[in-house]
Amino acid sequence: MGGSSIDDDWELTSSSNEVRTVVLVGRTGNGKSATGNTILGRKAFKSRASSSAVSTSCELKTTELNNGQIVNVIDTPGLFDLSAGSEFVGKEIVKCIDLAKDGIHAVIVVFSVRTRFTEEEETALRSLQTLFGSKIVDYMIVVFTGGDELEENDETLEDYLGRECPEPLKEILVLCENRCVLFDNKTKDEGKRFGQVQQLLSFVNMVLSRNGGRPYTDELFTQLKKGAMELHNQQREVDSLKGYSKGEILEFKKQMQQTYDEQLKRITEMVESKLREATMRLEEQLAEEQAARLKAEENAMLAQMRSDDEIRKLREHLEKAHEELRKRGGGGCAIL
Ligand SMILES: Nc1nc2c(ncn2[C@@H]2O[C@H](COP(=O)(O)OP(=O)(O)OP(=O)(O)O)[C@@H](O)[C@H]2O)c(=O)[nH]1
Ligand SMILES: [Mg+2]
Repeated sequence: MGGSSIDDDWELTSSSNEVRTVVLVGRTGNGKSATGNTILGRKAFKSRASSSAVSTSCELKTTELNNGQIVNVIDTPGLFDLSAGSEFVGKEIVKCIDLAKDGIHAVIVVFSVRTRFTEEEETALRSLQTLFGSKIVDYMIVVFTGGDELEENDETLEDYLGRECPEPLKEILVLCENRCVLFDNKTKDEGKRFGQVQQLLSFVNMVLSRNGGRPYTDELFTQLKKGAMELHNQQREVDSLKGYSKGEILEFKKQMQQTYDEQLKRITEMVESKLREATMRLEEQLAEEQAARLKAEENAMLAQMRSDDEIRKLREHLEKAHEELRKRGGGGCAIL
C-alpha cells in the first residue's frame, strides 16, 4: 500500500486502555457508513442511496464518549464482495489492519432489514472466517439497519427475524451468540441514538471480556505493528538528529517511508495470495455443496419415479383384480 504513513493520533490509539476499535463490514448499501455515523454522533462517513458502492476505501474516524472512552470506527467498502478482485480486497484488508493498530475489539456485521439476505452475503461471511480464522466469530456483532421501517410497521427485531431469517443467517446469529442490535440510522432523537450506541458498546464490552480482554490480532497485525513502530521510532530519532541539513533529514525520512511501504507491499501480497487461496477453497466447497445438492435432488427424483412406478403397478394390479372380480361376478350371474 504505497504512501501509507503513520497518523498523528497513533500514540493516542496505542496507549489508551479505553480505546475500542470496531470495524464495519457488510454488503454495499446495507448501511455501514450510516451506522458508523450513528456511533460517532456526526456525519463523518459519506452515506447515501446509490446503485454502486459509495465508500471505496477503508477509513478510520474517532470519537470520545462522555465517559472518556475513545471509539475508533473503521468503515470499509464492500470488502468481501468476491467480484471486487483479490488485489483490491487484499489492499483494503491490509489498510484496515494497518488502521486498527492495536487490534480489533469487534467486527460489526451490518445487515439491512430493508433488503433480503443474499447468497453473496453468506459467501462473504464464510470468506471472512476463512481469511481470519474461525476465532473471528467470537468478535462478531450483528447490526440490522432500518429500525425506522420496522417501527413504521409496528414490528420488533424478533418479529422480523421470526418471519425473515433464512438458515445461513440463523447460523450466523447462533455463531455470534445472538449478539445483535437494531439500528435506526435516520433518527433525529438523540436519546434513541444514544441508546442504540450504548447497546452496541455493551456488546463490544461483552465480546472483550469473553476474549479475556484481548482484541483480535493475528500475525498480520503483529508484523504491521512492528513495522509501524519501527518507522515511528526512527522518525522520532531523525527529528532529534543534530548537524544535518533539512534536505538530508527529509531524505532519511523518505528512505524510511520507502522501507515501510516495501514491507507493506510484501504483506499485501501475502494477504492477496491468502485471499486467492481462501476464495478458491470456498469456490471448491460451494461446487461440492452444489454437487451434493444436485445428487440429493436426483436421488429424490429417482425415489419419486420409483414410487410413481410402484403406484402405477399397484393401480394396474388393482385394475386386474377388479377385472377378475367382475369376471367372476359375471360368471356367478350366469349360473343364477
Ligand atoms: N431508512 C433507513 N435507511 C438507512 C438506514 N441506514 C442506512 N440507510 C440508508 O441506506 C443507504 C445506504 O447507506 P450507506 O451507509 O451508504 O451504506 P454502505 O453500506 O456504507 O454502502 P457502501 O459504502 O456503498 O458499501 C443510504 O441511503 C442510507 O440513508 C436506516 O437505519 N434506515
Ligand atoms: Mg459506505
